[in-house]
Amino acid sequence: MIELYHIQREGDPYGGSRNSSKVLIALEEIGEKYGIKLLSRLQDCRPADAPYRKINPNGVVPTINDDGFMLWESGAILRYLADSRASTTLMPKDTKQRALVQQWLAWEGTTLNPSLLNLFFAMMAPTPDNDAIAAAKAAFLGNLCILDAQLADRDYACGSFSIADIALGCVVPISFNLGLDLTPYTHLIAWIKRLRARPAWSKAETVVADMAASQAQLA
Ligand SMILES: N[C@@H](CCC(=O)N[C@@H](CS)C(=O)NCC(=O)O)C(=O)O
Repeated sequence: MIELYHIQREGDPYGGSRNSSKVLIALEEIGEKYGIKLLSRLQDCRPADAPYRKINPNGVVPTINDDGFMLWESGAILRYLADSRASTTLMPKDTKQRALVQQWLAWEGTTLNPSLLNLFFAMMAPTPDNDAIAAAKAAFLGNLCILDAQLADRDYACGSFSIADIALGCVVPISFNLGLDLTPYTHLIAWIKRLRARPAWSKAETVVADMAASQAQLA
């Protein structure tokens, strides 16, 4: 049985891990049995000598243990689960369709997520710099615009539901916690509502809470 190293919402200063929530949702979507190893961000991840760093030297979640096979990096884990569980449709079979899923998965990790973190840290700075916040906000909203356009004529990022939606869908709703208004991005809002309606997503309390942070926008 797969074991997922996870930081849950309760008791975590940041409301839990969105990256380990991606894996939790993928396991739920696949219908795979799994166990959870709960970690504390402050006690198990951050200390340089924490035992967990022998499992994941980065001191971050997620990591999975699949019968002794240890794997970290959320995107790599999503790909592994989609590829190794033959019955899933979370990754298309067609080479070009697979490449498009990889494209959006990589874009989430290297472009969207860093732009969100830039905004988060600009907003949380001890002495906030309004110009820096405005620039970070413009960059992040520019990325949301790209995703909104992609969703204009399809229900999910690559047509049918895939691991790209899991990665993107665990990150975009953090916007609500930052007080951003996503209502101009109508396709994005419709897509978040579709994700929220999938039973697997209700198991990821951190993502549920992010989505609930703006009931009005998702009404
Ligand atoms: N690139 C990594 C990033 C993982 C990551 O940053 N995880 C955060 C939680 S979302 C974490 O464990 N942080 C530990 C900390 O804040 O000390 C992945 O996608 O797996």
